[in-house]
Amino acid sequence: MQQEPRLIFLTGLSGSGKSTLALRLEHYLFHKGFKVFLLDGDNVRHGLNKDLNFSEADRKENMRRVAEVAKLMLDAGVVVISAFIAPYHEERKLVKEIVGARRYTEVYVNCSLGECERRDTKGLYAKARQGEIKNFTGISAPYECPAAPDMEVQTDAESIEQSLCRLIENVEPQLKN
Ligand code: GGZ
Repeated sequence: MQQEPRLIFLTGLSGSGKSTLALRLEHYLFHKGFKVFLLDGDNVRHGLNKDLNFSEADRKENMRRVAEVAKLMLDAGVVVISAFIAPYHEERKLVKEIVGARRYTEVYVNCSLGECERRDTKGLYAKARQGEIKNFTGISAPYECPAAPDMEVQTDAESIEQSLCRLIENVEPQLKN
């Protein structure tokens, strides 16, 4: 199948639904015959980037490496989906530069901090509130909301199915040449 390689870059708070959406999108595209790969905060931080912590400098290095890996995969013709908090404007700008603006789609997975904290699926917000986790995004470290994302899904106002449908409608045409 002819496909236009592109990085679908999901950014948002912990618990916003990035990983769920990214995984569902990956499955959808795979079954449609696309060559697709998912880079996720969880898997990358346990391997390639296990030497990095959550300081501002390390988060930026985390994203620089992710972008370089994504670039290699795009050059090989693969559609790449990523799911990272990526809280800083500067690092998102760098990712766009590294992979090239024409191959970059930024998706803001918007969910209020209140809702992410209410979900708290891994209990990390509670630990952050108690000071057991330092530099936790939204609590003790910033999240700079994307100023001009290519698209936004609002996971505290629509269902995952609705967000996924809108994501697919927006992204799939970009992957066909
Ligand atoms: C934010 C943290 C932190 C701190 C551990 N701040 O919801 P999760 O658990 O599964 O996903 C989060 C993941 C974030 O890694 P990223 O590589 O996406 O972050 S960044 O792009 O900012 O570099 C969360 C967990 O790691 N986690 N400590 N202090 N999230």
